[in-house]
Amino acid sequence: MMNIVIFGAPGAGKGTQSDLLVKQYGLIHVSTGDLLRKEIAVQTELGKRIKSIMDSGSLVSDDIVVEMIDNAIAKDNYGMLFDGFPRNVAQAEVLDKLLAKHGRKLTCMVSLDVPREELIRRMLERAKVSGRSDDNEETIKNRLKEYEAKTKPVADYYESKGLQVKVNGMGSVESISTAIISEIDKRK
Ligand code: B4P
Repeated sequence: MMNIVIFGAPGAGKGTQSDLLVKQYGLIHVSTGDLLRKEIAVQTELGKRIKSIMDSGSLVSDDIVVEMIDNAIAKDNYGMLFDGFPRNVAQAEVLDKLLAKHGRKLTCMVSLDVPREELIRRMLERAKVSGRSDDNEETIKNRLKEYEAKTKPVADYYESKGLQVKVNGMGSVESISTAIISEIDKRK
């Protein structure tokens, strides 16, 4: 059973590529961003707290996100694609423990490499249709700052375990998907 992490800066195309990978391998797509947006949509007290954090461009607390992931792993007995998680080293360590608890392990972490100017361009473009309140210039800058400070070290964590697979995130969606699939197939 494959368990894959898709990793990259905000706007790198994690969600876009996840849709294609889920079809290719029949994986369950676990996107912490989508799970958090669902919680906001039902307007619970927790959802309101999450919204104000996401609107500032900061990361939501580990407790909230980890509980969501634990529930997702427990629910399905299929391979999983983790999108937007882990977003810091503490979450990466927790993911190892949660996978082990459920008798699984990580196949690999796919890291999408996209230059900063292109990330900003994509997110501003997405803003025109997404209706996402965190797709505005000020929040985007803060999200990229959070990424540099907290999320980027996650790549070193997986590199040291020999699990990181680097893929160029520039080019057409299809060509990037082909490159990712060819890398994953080598590790199946
Ligand atoms: P996410 O929902 O994970 O969103 P993202 O990082 O902005 O985007 P993604 O990389 O998926 O890009 P997409 O495919 O849409 O996070 C949102 C927030 O949730 C975070 O800031 C944080 O507050 C919170 N959060 C989530 N997970 C958390 C965690 N684990 N811990 C704490 N907080 C957490 O692509 C972007 C755009 O580019 C799209 O419009 C797409 O069409 C376009 N695009 C994609 N590929 C392209 C290509 N090859 N060429 C041109 N355009 C492309």
